[in-house]
Amino acid sequence: MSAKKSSTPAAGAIPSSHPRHASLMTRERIVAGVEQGVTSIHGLIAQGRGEAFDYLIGERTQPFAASAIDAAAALLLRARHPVISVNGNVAALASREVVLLGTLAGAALEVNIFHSSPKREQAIRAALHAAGAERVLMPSKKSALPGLDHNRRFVNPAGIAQADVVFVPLEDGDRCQALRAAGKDVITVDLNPLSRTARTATITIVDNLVRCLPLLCERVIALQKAGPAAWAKALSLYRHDRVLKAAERAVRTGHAPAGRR
Ligand code: PTJ
Repeated sequence: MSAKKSSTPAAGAIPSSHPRHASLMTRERIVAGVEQGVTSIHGLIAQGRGEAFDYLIGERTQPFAASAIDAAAALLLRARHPVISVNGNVAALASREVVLLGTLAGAALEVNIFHSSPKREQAIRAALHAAGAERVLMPSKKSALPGLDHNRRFVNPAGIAQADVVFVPLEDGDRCQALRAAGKDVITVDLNPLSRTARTATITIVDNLVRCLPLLCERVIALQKAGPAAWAKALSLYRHDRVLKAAERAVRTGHAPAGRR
């Protein structure tokens, strides 16, 4: 961690009465992530882009996200070898939640970043351990996904390389395509329903990562209890094209139905 004085205002600097309190607090987490060497400076831009889309969907979890959350929980539970891929933004925003999801769904955690930095990979690993992870897989130069030229091609031979289902929040389109081409199912979280990742994934949750992860954990617990017939039902009810169309309509018109905060 840098010895520099933090520019992140204390949480109290943003009063809870502020109408956009939750969004501003999320922004502070990304800023802190950059200061701690977990998040890339580019992560600030990605966050800003996400905020713009979130504003348009009312900063609430909409029905189109709820059906995707259900299907995602089912796919994770049905998987033989699920893996959660963690980048610098995800580690800053939701380390505790991805560790919990990994435990609930029996999924491995693997560090995988776009902007190459061995130091940041180690910082993300440390953040996940601090959040309670027992084991964190690291990318290896010995195992690469075919069809990619950038840093995200390097994967762990016992992790993403073997996975049948990969949960990749805030992903870039290239790797999503490469994972699909390798025969893997991909679950993503992306506030932009028009992105290549959103379109290419098997299941896309168009929602803010910080809102949908606790809901996804809740659904994993409920569907675990309900059993395989309920997983099959949740998956059969998911319509990828319809979910993306409904999300795009909300974004373009700015008329999102009142969702869940
Ligand atoms: O740590 P690294 O090097 O792997 O870099 C991570 C980022 C996120 C910087 C990198 O993958 C990147 O540049 O991503 P993109 O291409 O900007 O895509 C990020 C997508 O996530 C965009 O479509 C955003 O709208 C969306 N997004 C940003 N913040 C959130 C989000 N979606 C859900 N929840 C968010 N909080």
